[in-house]
Amino acid sequence: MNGAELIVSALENEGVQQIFGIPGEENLDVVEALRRSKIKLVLTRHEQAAAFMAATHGRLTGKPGVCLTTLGPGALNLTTGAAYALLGAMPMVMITGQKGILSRKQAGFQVVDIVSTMTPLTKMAHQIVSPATIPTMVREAFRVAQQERPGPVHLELPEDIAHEAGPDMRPIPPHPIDSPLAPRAALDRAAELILNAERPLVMLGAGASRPRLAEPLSEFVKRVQIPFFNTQMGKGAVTGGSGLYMGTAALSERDYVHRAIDRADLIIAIGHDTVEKPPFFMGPGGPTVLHVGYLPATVEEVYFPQAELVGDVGPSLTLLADRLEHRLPRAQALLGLRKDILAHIADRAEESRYPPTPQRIVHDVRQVMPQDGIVCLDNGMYKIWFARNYRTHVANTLLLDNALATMGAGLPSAIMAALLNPDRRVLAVCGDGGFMMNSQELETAVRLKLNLVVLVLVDHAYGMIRWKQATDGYPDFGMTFGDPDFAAYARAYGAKGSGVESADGVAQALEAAFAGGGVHLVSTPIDYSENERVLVDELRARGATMAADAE
Ligand SMILES: Cc1ncc(C[n+]2csc(CCOP(=O)(O)OP(=O)(O)O)c2C)c(N)n1
Ligand SMILES: [Mg+2]
Repeated sequence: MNGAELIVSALENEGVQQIFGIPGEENLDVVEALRRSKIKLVLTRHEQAAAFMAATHGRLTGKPGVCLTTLGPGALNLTTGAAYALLGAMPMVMITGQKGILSRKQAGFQVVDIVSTMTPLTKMAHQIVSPATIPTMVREAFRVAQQERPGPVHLELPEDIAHEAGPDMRPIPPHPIDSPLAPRAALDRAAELILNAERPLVMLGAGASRPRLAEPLSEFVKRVQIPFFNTQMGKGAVTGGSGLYMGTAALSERDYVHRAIDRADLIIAIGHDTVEKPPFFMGPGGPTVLHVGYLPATVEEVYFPQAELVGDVGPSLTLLADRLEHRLPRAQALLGLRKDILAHIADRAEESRYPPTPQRIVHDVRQVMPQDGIVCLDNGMYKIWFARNYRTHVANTLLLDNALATMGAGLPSAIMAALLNPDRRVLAVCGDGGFMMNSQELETAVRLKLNLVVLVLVDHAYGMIRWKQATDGYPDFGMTFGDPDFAAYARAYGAKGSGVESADGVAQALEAAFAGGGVHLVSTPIDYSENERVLVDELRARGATMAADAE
C-alpha cells in the first residue's frame, strides 16, 4: 500500500463517507485511492466552502467532517474554515497536499508552510513524513478533533509520501470513550447552590448544542422545571420544554430577556463558551454563576463563575437532577416574566408592510418550516432578528455562527445539512453581501441534486455595518453596492429562482419553493428601518426605565 492508500483506508476505518474539497496535482494518488474506495469525493467550487461543509458535518453529527485540498493556495483557502471550526468547536479533519519532501524538484514553487499557518487555527497540525505513521496519525487526528472541546486538526501529506510504498498496515480501530462524570462533592455543592437560590435561571450556551446532549439536557430541564434562556449558539439545544423558554440573549444587555437575567440571583450556565458574544455581562453585585461544562470555564472580564460543575455534561446533569427534582419550590420564581418578554419579541411579527420587516420574515420562515426543518444562517443583521425571534422546538434546527461570525458560511452549511437530512426541509438565509461570498456553491447544490431553498435578503448593503455606523453617529458612507438579479443568477446555475413582490410574498414563495423541490433561490427586499426603531430606540428607552427603577 502506498501512503495515499493507507490514508484512505484509515479514513474508511473512521467511518468517513464523503470528503469535500478541490484536489491538486499533489493529491492525485489520494484521488486515485478514493476512486477505488467507498468514500465519495464531493467537489466544491471553493476550498473555503469545503471547510464550512466539513465543519458543519462535525457540528451536526459529532463526527469529524473531512476536507481535502492541494498545497499552497488551496490549503490557504481553508484557513477561514479552520477558524470557523476552532471557534465554533466543530470537529473536522483537513488534509492538504505538499510538494515532495525527500527531494525538491520544483524548488519553492507553490510551497507555503501550511503546518505553521494552521498551528494557531487548529487543535493539532502535522506533516506526515512516512507511510508507516499514517494509521496512528489518522486515528490521533480523529481522536483529537472529536474529544472535548472539539475542533479542527490538520494533516499535510506530501506527494512523495503519498506515492511511496509503505508496509501493509491495518488501521487502528476506534473505540468508544466515556468522559469522566463530575465528582460527587462538586455535584453536592452545585445542588446546594441551586436549592438555596431564590430566583434561579438556566442558561444554555454553545456547548449545550452538542448532538449527544439533546436528550439528557431536555430531560434535565423537564425534571428541574427552572426556566431557561439561551445564547445564540445554545438555541434549540432543548427539545420541547418551550413552556420554560424565556428568550435568547442575542444582545449582551438591555434586551427584554435581560429582565429575567438581571433579576436572577443564580444563573446555571450550561455549556457556555466564551467565544460567543457575551449573553450578559458579569459584574459586581450581579448574580452568582454556576458553570456546568465538559471543561472548566475560561475566565474573562465578563465571565468569572463562582462555582463549577465539570465533567461529562449529560450524565452529570442526570445526577444533578436526582438531587433537585421536586425539591425546588422557588424553581419558577422568574417564570412570571416570560409572557411579557415573549409578547414584546412577537410584536409586529404579522405586520403587512412591503418590503417586509425582519420580524415578519422570521415569522413567515417559522410558518413554512416544520418543527424539524433546519434553518442555516449566514452573518448579517438578520442574524440578531432570527436569534431573538425564531422559536426552535427541535435540537440543532437553527444553525448560526456567533463565534467566528464569518460571512459566507450560510449556503455551505445548509448544503451539508441538506446532504445529511434529505427528508427534512433545509433553508439557508443569507444577506445579499454574505450570499455572494460563496454563491458559486449553488452549482455544487444543483450537482448533488439537493432539495434546498436559499432565501436572500436584499438591502443592497452590508446592512449590519451600515446600522452600526448609523448608531455610532457616523454619516452613511461606504456600505452600499449593486446586486445581480438573484432569480436570474440562480437560474444560470440550473437552480430555480423567484422574487417577492408583496407583504405575503415571502411565505408563499418559500412554500412554493419547498413544494417544487430541487435547489430554489427566493430573493426578497427587507425593510431594515426596524433595526433602529426596536434594537436602538425601544431598547434604549427600556435601559433608561431600568436605570430609573434602580434609583
Ligand atoms: C468574512 C467577513 N467579512 C466581514 C465581516 C463583517 N461583517 C459582519 S456583517 C456584515 C454585513 C453583512 O451584509 P449582508 O450579508 O448583506 O447582510 P445584511 O446585514 O445586509 O442583512 C459585515 C461586512 C464578517 N463578519 N465576515
Ligand atoms: Mg445586505
